[in-house]
Amino acid sequence: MNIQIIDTKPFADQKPGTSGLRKKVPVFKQEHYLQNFVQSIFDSIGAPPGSALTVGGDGRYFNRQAIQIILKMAAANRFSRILVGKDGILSTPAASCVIRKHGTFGGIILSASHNPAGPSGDFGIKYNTSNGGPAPEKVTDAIFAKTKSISQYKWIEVPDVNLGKVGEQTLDDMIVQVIDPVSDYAALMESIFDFDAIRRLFFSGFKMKFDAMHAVTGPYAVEILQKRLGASAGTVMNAVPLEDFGGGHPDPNLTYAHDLVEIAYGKDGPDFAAASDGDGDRNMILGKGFFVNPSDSLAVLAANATLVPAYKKGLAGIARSMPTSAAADRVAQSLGLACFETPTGWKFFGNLMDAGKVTLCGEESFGTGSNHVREKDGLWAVLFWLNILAVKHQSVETVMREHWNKFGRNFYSRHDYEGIPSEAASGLMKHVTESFAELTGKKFGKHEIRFCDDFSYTDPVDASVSSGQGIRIIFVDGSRIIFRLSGTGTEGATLRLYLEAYEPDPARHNLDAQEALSDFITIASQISGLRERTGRERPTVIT
Ligand code: VG1
Ligand code: CO
Repeated sequence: MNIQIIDTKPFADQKPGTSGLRKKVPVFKQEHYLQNFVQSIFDSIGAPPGSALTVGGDGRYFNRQAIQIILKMAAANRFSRILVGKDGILSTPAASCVIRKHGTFGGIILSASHNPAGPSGDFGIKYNTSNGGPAPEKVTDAIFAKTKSISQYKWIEVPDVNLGKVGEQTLDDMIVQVIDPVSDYAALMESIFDFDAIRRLFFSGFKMKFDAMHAVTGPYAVEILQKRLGASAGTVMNAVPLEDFGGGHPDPNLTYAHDLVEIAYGKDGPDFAAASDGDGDRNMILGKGFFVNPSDSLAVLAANATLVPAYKKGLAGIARSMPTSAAADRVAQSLGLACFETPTGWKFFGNLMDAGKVTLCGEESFGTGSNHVREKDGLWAVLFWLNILAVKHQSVETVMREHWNKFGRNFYSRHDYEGIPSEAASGLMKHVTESFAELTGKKFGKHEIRFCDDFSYTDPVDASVSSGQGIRIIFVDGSRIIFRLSGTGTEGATLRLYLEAYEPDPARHNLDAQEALSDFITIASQISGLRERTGRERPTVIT
């Protein structure tokens, strides 16, 4: 093997965010940029020579070129075997599944999730550890530290691997095993859910639409929903993954998945509709003219978990990210389960799942998952809902309404202010933080603030502390206003305002969420100077 040592200089902007390093494609295409980050990963993870690695991505523009670079660097860094999805494709949950099933030392996932793709779009890279989950902060901190001092990386000059052919090839001394990206994942789903019951549901005439948004889930959804479960042809729309996601924004929410929303709310709409994001880890659940809030979805899955074969013995516990509504907490309480509140980002769930403390995890940002892998999992959530509907023989709306009747409703909404100037965003956060003392105990009409803080989390397993995770303003009745800056954007800053109010009275469950939350929307604006500081009249996206 002819290993070359290439001289390089550090880039100042390689700090991983909520979900790895995300930048515009032209940034990644700079000479040595990707190479520096990959070498920093290899230098930080301590993989013994001869280790195996999983590599794959969401298929977006630059995915294949990046994989060829990573393969050559992996060979130069003495990895012995790489499992890579055919055509470079692996959804994020499928990559997690492959790492775990085949016991690779870790994995590199190429994705910028739901961010738009293409030559001027976004690209991303992250490292997952041997449990299949996103690297914890101590690893991402080490990678970042390395990027700041890197002076060389290892390379071998060999022809590209043929990613289009399943089977083993060699790249110098290293084996590259190109795998079918779907089969391990589909088998795992079949081992979790009651496929017979779901098959009978489809056979009975139940209609579904799944929008793959021209992103990675198309092949997975076609195989599982249409081929294995017998949903009719055409159930999966926009099923072919495209390098630019068809020019779309594969973020499964009411704004960006509007084509599907129109179908779900239209005359003769299907019984059930769902969508996933660019890399397949998010999910949106819709009934006939009915939207399920992701925080509520986690609560429904928890309350009905024993209907699913893999969870029939019950759950170990539930975890949710801090901004996610407390709907799941109410279920945990009624089932006598432990419930954990973590910072935003899936990496914080890994320790809890590895330690057997939780089975289900969820985030308000359309992310739900369980200990079957160590990533959130879009299709898994869709199959979970299908399994519930198949057993209960109820509509999505009825399942949700019965849930609210039993547990009360946590009205919830997230307002995103995307692409605002970074100084305006940090100024707003600073201003609210400096007002904590003055706000505590203050009354706004009938709403009294109980306390405010900047959320800090101590991991119950390894005692690591993560601070600065978002401002919480908590009212006496448990209602909450949360301000947080996004860690995944690539342009300016994105301010997220999260709003939650609990309503026990079923007579009021029909209110529109924005209406039910209007007092808190006003209070949030008042205490933060939102309009003046951002110059925005309204949010970019309301969920
Ligand atoms: C967002 C979401 C967060 C999610 C993260 C990655 O982060 O709020 O809940 O874990 O995206 O999701 P932020 O920092 O922008 O709020 V994905 O689907 O990009 O892997
Ligand atoms: Co994603």
